[in-house]
Amino acid sequence: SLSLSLNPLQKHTSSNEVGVEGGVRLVMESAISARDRVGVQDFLLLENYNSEAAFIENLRRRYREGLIYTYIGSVLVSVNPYRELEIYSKQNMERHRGVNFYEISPHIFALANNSYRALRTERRDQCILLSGESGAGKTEASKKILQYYTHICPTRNNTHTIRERLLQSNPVLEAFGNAKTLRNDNSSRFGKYMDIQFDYKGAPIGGHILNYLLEKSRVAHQNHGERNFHIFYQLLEGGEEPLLKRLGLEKTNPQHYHYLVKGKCPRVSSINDKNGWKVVRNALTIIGFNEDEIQELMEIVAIVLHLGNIQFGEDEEGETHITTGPQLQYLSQLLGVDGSVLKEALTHKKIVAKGEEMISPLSLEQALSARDSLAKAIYGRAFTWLVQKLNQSLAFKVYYSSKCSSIIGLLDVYGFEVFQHNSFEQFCINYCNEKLQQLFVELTLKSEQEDYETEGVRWERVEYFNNKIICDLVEEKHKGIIAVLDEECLRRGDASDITFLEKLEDSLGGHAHFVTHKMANGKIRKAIGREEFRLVHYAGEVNYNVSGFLDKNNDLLCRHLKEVLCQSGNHIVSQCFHADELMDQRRPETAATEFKLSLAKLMEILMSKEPLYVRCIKPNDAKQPGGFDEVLVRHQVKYLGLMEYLRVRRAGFAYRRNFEVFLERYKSLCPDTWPNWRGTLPEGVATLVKHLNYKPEEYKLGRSKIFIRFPRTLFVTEDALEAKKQTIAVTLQTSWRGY
Ligand code: AOV
Ligand code: MG
Repeated sequence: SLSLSLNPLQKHTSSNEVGVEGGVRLVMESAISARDRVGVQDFLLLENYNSEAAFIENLRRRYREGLIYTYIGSVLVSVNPYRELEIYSKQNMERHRGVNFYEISPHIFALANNSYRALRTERRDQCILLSGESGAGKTEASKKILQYYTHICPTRNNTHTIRERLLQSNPVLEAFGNAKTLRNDNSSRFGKYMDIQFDYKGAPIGGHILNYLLEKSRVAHQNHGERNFHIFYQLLEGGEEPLLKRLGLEKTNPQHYHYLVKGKCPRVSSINDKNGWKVVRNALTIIGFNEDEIQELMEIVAIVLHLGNIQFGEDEEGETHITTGPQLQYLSQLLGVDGSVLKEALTHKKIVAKGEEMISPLSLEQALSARDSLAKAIYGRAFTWLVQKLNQSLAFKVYYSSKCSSIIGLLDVYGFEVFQHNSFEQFCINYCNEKLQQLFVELTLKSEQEDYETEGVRWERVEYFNNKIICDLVEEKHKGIIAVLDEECLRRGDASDITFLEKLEDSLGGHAHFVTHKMANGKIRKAIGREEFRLVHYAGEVNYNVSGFLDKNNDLLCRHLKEVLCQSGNHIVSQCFHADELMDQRRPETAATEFKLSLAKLMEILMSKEPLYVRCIKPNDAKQPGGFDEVLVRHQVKYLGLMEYLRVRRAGFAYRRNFEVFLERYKSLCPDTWPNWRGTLPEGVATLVKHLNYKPEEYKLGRSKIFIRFPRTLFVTEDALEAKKQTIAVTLQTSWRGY
């Protein structure tokens, strides 16, 4: 559980209650300037720790001074400044190197350093979990952490390349996986978990990225005020003349491409696409892409743009045909497939009936939808290909046994989001955030308190909201929303988005976190549309429009188009669409189920590591520097469970240790009793604690563990142990000199 395993070498790092105890921190105060001391740096020091108003006032006062970081024990709370702060320089990284957590003011570098120290001394894999809603600052924080590690960790001769590659993986992934939304100009539209691997000396030697469900619907459609993925604009704005010519992108104005104008906002003042292009181009080279691969990757970007410009018409007989010849020609060149084959695949479907293949024409509407599916499939799979390529480049080449290397994982997913219109993508994104919140609840609020109960330690329970009920609502077998959705996707006949909604009402009606128009019966405050269901999420209420749920969950690309892609002369396309897939008769998992399974795996990975938390807060909806919207902040403080966590930490014990471990470490401090002691473990601990002069309020003995309330108690004991070791060393040395 959180920060409760104390390594003696690390004695200041998780000292949650130093201030409560006083004394300990005084030594370190000089390193912290007066300005840095505005408010309290650690909410544990807040006098009125039960008051939400005091909590928010502390955040506000610090934010006004540009102090965006504050601790709750070892949890870092961060408030997005929406402006460049001069606190991320190399010198500042140096300042944090090897310094204890509490010696300097709260900082993302201090948290990164803390996790690195724990990795080095305890040899236990770590993970840093960034959470907070869309635009709260998760991605920025994760980049700062990576910069810190690549700058501060020791180098080996051959690790320079790895460092550069680790750093450069970010601009590449962001170009292809981030986009401007209404909430965030650089919003992550995929989930990312990145392992950074360190060797036994603490040098970064490799990395590995897991990507989660890219919001690929954005390729063909964007809501008003939003954009497609950055790479499209970057290529058009920054691409070199000959390259663009080869790709048939002679018109470099985004307005010429249907897939780029749906949101009616091709240019954004905060985004410099031209520069973005240079950065991405350079990053691809550093990562190790050769010119051919870069060319083929850009061909894919161009293929999507040309696809978007393909138009269809209907002739007198009602047959659909393509009306945009040049686009078709570019496409067939870039894909490396015959023009007539492509033309047929875009306007006809293949049906296999009684062992015979039949070709039937698509309606105009079907053709448009097939075209969009094709664009989404190509882009989506190319993104996964890109991640695989990055992983090959980040994989360490030298053989290290797993024992020698250790890992810090960084989790940066898409944050909770609510728009006017929410669809399948928001449903998945918000479900992902529920899972992350569940992990926090399980590992901090719940397990910590359960430990006191099972150990029989008297404890005043802190109540908290457990969002497991919402996770279950979404993912439970047979009756959860995903199960109902899959069932409708499998059912033939009259299954539709609307029947899906009806099924949901049948099976979930009455659930406290699920409401629809019918059930609301006009009593509900905010209107729910006839095609919507509302989920009461931990972070707020969201209405989801069911239109498109079945299609997006099925995520099918017609066989005819797949066949064409398998023959593509573009190597990335042909690697992404393999002929084996056509032979496979099994039905692939639906998108939601695949996502659910990948999240379950992710939770396992995270549970196997020591977690550290960064809770990001978005101070205003206008992306405005300095703006602190109290209502907005209060809402986030509430749903992130920060007050509850503060209460648990305040009322709790800083450390807990098994009797055996405790005795083993400190029994040498009581040489009169040991090594001849023959009693039971609890008796042994009781004797030792008495000998060490622990006062009753300082500790409690459970059934198998000792709980120590203040860090200082343990510091004193540790110092005694250290002093004893020193004496032995000195004695040995003098006796040696004596000879
Ligand atoms: P997110 O990752 O949490 O949202 P970002 O990390 O992309 O949010 O932050 C959004 C924007 O806020 C950035 O582009 C910066 O302009 C600004 N920002 C955030 N943190 C800082 C900081 N420490 N210093 C300066 N500016 C900052 V999403 O990916 O949308 O959930 O899906
Ligand atoms: Mg992000």
